[in-house]
Amino acid sequence: MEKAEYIWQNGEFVPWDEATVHVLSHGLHYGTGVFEGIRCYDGELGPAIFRHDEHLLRLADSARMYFLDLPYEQEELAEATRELIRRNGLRDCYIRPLAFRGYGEMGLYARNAPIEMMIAVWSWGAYLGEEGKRHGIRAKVSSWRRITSSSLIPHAKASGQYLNSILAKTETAQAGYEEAILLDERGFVCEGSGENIFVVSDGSVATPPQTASILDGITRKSVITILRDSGFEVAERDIARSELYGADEIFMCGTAAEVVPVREVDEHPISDPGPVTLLVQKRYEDAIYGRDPRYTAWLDPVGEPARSARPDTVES
Ligand code: PPE
Repeated sequence: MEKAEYIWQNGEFVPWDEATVHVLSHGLHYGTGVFEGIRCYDGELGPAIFRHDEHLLRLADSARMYFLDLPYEQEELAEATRELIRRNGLRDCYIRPLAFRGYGEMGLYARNAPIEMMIAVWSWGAYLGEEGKRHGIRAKVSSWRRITSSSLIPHAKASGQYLNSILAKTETAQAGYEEAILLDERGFVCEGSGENIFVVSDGSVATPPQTASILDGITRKSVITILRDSGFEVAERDIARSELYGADEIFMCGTAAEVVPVREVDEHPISDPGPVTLLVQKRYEDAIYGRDPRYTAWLDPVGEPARSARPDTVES
């Protein structure tokens, strides 16, 4: 990954290499953390964070659902993030806030282990590759089903939950595909390992509903708004696996991935990036770069960087 200069850790701006934790941190052992993935784009308003409030609200919701009391208010975290981006001299970056149970107590009911928080920012390019973004990716339905609300909290973005995504991603990557599609416990289409999914058939657009164990993606919500504003009907409904094979277009979306066409599922060709996918890609890009006045309220301007960045690179 591409290093930046500072990381915000428990209220302080510390040099990147010094942002460390104790090996007995609770979250490291049990996955007791909640996080966000956010992006800042250098657009018409200067560097600006896309849907910052919504991401921080989801972070607070995820924390509440796992009984983690966040030690900072939303506005403190928002300002810490803007300041961190300015101090690192970045204009276009990925933002990763994380709150986790830290060091102090082991065992499963460790209410005395303190909640620690960090925010890191770094340059992160196309999550599923530039080529995939332009020409579409090959996806495979994973044999691993998405976590269900009877055993975990699909609506929360919690660290431990990602073992499920990692199993699916690893399986499909090892089989030579760019992304996994997970079904929910009932066998309906749920989402990608790190993206939500949309299916276009006969001019209508569908995406799985909340009851299909999805993470309620902020990009998903933005795309639904963009599609409806563009005159499309979007149904939030269950989608059968076989509907994927007959779809006119499929695309995935998420903060890291943005909007990515799917050109093949389980060896069934779908299409080259189709007209609806291309329209969503274009209008989403206009929104994130502040080029569409309908969506500038989604942007939180950061202000100009205090210095220019000199990124190092380390192996990830
Ligand atoms: N589903 C999952 C499981 C998921 O992880 C993400 C985001 C989404 C849907 C889309 O949510 P949103 O970003 O709010 O539109 N995945 C994040 C983490 C990726 C990672 O590898 O880490 C992201 O896109 O930032």
